[in-house]
Amino acid sequence: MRTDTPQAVNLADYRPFPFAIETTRLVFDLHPTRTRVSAELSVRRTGGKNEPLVLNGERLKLVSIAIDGRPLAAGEYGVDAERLTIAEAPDAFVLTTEVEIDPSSNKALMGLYMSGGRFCTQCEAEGFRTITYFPDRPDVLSRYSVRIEADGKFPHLLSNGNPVASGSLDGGRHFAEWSDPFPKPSYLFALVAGDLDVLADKFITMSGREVALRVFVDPGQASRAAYALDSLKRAMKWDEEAFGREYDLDLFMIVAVRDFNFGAMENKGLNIFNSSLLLADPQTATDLDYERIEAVVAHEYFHNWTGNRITCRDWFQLCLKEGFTVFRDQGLSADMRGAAVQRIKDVRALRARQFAEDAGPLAHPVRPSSYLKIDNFYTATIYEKGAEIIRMLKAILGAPAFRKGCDLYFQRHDGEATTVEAFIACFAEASGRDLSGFFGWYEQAGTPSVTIETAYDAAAGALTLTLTQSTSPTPGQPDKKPLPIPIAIGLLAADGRVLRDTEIVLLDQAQMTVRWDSIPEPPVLSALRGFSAPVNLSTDARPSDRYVLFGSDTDLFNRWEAGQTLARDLILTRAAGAPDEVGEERYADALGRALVDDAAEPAFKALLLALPSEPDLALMFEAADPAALHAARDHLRTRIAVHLGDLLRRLHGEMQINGEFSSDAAAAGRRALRNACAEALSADPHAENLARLLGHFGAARNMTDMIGGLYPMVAMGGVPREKALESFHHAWRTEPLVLDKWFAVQGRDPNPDALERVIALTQHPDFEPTNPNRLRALVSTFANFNPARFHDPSGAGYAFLADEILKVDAFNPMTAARLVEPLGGWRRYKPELGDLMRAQLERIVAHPNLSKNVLELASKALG
Ligand code: 0A1
Ligand code: ZN
Repeated sequence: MRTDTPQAVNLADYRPFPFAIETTRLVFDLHPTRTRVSAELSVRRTGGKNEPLVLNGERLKLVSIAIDGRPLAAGEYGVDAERLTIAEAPDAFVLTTEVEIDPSSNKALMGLYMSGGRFCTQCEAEGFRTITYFPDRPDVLSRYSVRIEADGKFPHLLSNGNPVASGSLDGGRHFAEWSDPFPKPSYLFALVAGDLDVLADKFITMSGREVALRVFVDPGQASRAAYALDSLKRAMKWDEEAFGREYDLDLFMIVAVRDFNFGAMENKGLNIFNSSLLLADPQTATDLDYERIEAVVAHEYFHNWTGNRITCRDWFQLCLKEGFTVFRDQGLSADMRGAAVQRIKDVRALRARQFAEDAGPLAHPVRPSSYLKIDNFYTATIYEKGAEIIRMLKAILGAPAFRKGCDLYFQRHDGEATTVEAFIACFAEASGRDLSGFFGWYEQAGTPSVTIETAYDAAAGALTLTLTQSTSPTPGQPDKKPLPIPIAIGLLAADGRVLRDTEIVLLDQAQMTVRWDSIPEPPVLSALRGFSAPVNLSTDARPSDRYVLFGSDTDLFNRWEAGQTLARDLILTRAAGAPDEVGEERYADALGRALVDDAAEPAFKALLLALPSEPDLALMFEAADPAALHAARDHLRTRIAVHLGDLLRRLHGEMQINGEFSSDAAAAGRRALRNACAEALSADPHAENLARLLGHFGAARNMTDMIGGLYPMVAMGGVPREKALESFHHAWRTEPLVLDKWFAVQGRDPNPDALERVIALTQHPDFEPTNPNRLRALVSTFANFNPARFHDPSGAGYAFLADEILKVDAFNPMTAARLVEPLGGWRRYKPELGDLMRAQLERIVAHPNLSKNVLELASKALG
């Protein structure tokens, strides 16, 4: 057990930094094990006379320090493991420091590190302090100029802003100089050096400026960057049209690296991407990869305004840039790929990740008020719930007032580090609305529960809706207040006709009633259309009402939702020991009708065909039994496969695309439906279906079809599993991104021996625990997406996860901490399992030398 108690950082303690750093000049003398960094900061006092200058700095070897060129004597400054302090600093001066660091030993992948023989950086949130001494906080904005010197083995030397000079040096070395005209916080600093291929293009902005675009990738991979480059141009155009935002530098660069803790990073003018979110071609990337590349390229580009030009005052304001930027990338995806399908996917992800977080011990507000390690707050709550809040703001204000508020925010706060309050104030001012109650969405954790009861008075032709809301206590927040919840509601007739179009009802009290007149016949309620608010809704709808919505709702989200709710209830009833065979048959019939509806797109039908996931089902329980849920869900899968066998086989055939691969949404939708049919048919593995599945896998010409075929093979177990895995590994053993998929598919293996096999795979020569992609492909996939095997009654699945967390924590605390969450749900499982999960959390917390990252999450998870 650690003896020191890490200090929490509190929002209430925010103080401005008492100095301005007007310019920052950095010189890097790059060497894999001994890099020298000299920093020249022009410092001006802005706070009180007696304030000391305190700079962050960790794992730095200080070589020299001087003020205005005069070396400091030992007594004039102090250095400890986390900071450098100059107690008596002048009012205006130049501080020069020189430090030595060792990038090659940096396996935490924060600060300056090596990936694939290249230098690269990751500074958000607090990595810059491992590069040089600096006020490493987002509200200290400085103008950077950077000189990089390195051996000729590192031909490309990149940093933020515009290139200003380059040339050769003695001894086979060379240099490049960069200057970034836009003041920025240290977390947006970036440097890359190495041998890279480049794909080049240009973009003409709305005011006619030419921007050079460059995507840098591993040698030989340039053609796989074409989709990312195309996505970038589409994102630049979209941001001009949807938000009036134009790019500001003359150059925009993206670099792909294989070792990266997260998805990608928005460094000014030099985005750095996890290669899994940048490289794509039909042979190696799935449609889901394409979809994510498009979204993440847009996300990082959009940060140039929401994050870089306007940044966060402190890390408690993280949602200011992240929630808004996710909202913006979701908007782009909806425009590129269809609003309804995109919304369903976004809500599925929100429920799976954020609702689970909100329902457990790690629940926190979108704007938290305290943390130990900010790295732990890059959560679904900050990102996805943060985006939902902006979406509600737009629904409440209407599109024109929302856009006015955005324009005001961009104009008023450009060049500043600001707060969520300042952001909301722009919308209040632009719309003339009082948004003080709305702020509760940022401060209150937990998913609100909303109920709607209907009473129809046939004689008066009136419908009365009684709406109530409540939110359960979350850690540190026992009492909850009502929030303003926009609920989009429409009415259908029993035969599916539209009775009343969508209207937003704003539920802003604990309870309210709404009366609608002129309703000529008993209506079917379609509420929370488009998932207009991140809440759990329950209504007094009967199954027959849900079938009306499933068959005819004009709101496609609610049509899908009705199907999911019907399926969920059938699975839960069976898991509870009271199967409804008639209901299951009726559901399969209705699903069959939906699948032959010519008006519906294949992508939408693929979503209809996917049953609610096991983790989502487990959320519905007080004491979930994953084995019973797995069996009940499988039962419904089989029922569908048997009942709709002919139709599924026909669709599987019809959706086949012969001819050239296209990554567009329509083609991806056909592949998604074909794969969904294959997955469904695998639940009824008779000879005809098996032959079809083998044919699917064997004839696959692109990675989407290949993975769509591989999973059913693996799920079958036995010889088909061994053969398919072996041939896949043989074909792709030299492609790291595809090998990740090979590990991930085995992480999801539903067979009883999956846990042993997953444990054995950690000894496979291709398993690289220092690479976050590979680690997550196996360990995180198993713990998050294979509940029936993770929750092995022996507790061996939990012990395996805890072992991995502890191993990884020794070198990469951030990635280790992100593995803790599956154990955090222990209260939601039946006590025999919950106790075993808890025991592993206790073992983790008791481990000596645990990182702050893992300590914070594991101890919060214990409650
Ligand atoms: N700002 C990035 C997320 C990010 C955060 C931390 C990282 O390093 C460990 C990397 C990326 C985004 O929202 O994309
Ligand atoms: Zn982001």
